[in-house]
Amino acid sequence: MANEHINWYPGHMKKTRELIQENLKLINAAVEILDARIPVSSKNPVIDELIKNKRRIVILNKSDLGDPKANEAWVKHFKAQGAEPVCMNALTGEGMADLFKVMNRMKDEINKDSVRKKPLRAMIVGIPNVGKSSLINRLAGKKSAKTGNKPGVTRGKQWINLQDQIQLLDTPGILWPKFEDKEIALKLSFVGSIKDEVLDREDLTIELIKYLQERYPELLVNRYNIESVEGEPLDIMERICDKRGFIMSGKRYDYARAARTIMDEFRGGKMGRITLEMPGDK
Ligand SMILES: Nc1nc2c(ncn2[C@@H]2O[C@H](COP(=O)(O)OP(=O)(O)OP(=O)(O)O)[C@@H](O)[C@H]2O)c(=O)[nH]1
Ligand SMILES: [Mg+2]
Repeated sequence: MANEHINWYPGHMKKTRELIQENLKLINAAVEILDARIPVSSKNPVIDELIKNKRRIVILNKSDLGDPKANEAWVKHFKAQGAEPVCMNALTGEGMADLFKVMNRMKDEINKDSVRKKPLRAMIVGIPNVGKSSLINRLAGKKSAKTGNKPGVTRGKQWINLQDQIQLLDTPGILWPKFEDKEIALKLSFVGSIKDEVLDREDLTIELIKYLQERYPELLVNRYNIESVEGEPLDIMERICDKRGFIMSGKRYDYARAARTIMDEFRGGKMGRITLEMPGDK
């Protein structure tokens, strides 16, 4: 990998951490959004620590992009840990009824002994690009929060009022100050939670191909019409260049174009539904 020591923490993430901290006194619940394709790697220990004293709902978002079998396994896994996981697709609203059920139950719990009913005030937290703003928009039934297919779209905080005394606070995504684990940094880059500029895109694509060779070889074969996934990841990339005509003058392979295409197609779910980590992985 081009950048062996990834040590980077954009200034606005430090600010967001402070923003979450300052707003803790205003909320009585936290909704932690994870990426269903990497439920462990998308769990931010910094966020975990910040919201540790709050009631928590865990959402496995983008479950439409995750392997259905893996989604099921993850729900079981989180339930066994005592959490209330909800699989969602924030774009279509799939899973929304379940989420409202959990939120309403939580609201009742909060108001169990009080005469004056308090609203559920939940802070939406998660790493960049997991769909926090999309979820809020979907729940609100209108475009209240700005979204975009890159990390760092939401900048400030924003309260949104839903029906039935539920209020949500959108927050910008935050990552860790430092990635101890290269695998985690890679997976966060695969799903677009770390900016593409941080790791070299061609290196990243090679690493993604490695994963797919191991876990979803048939999806690679089908998507790119290649004979097999035997060989080095670079060989696979070249086979894909051949198939797609990503060849430059002098018959040189256009790796940059192949990398862009493969990453886009993975992120857009074009290869199929793929989960990059399973419960019980090392
Ligand atoms: N397929 C799919 N795409 C989703 C889903 N939720 C969000 N997206 C897409 O993911 C991208 C990021 O969504 P945002 O809602 O902006 O994410 P965010 O967590 O608010 O991101 P930041 O504000 O940058 O931290 C957008 O392109 C959304 O359209 C989902 O459930 N399924
Ligand atoms: Mg956002």
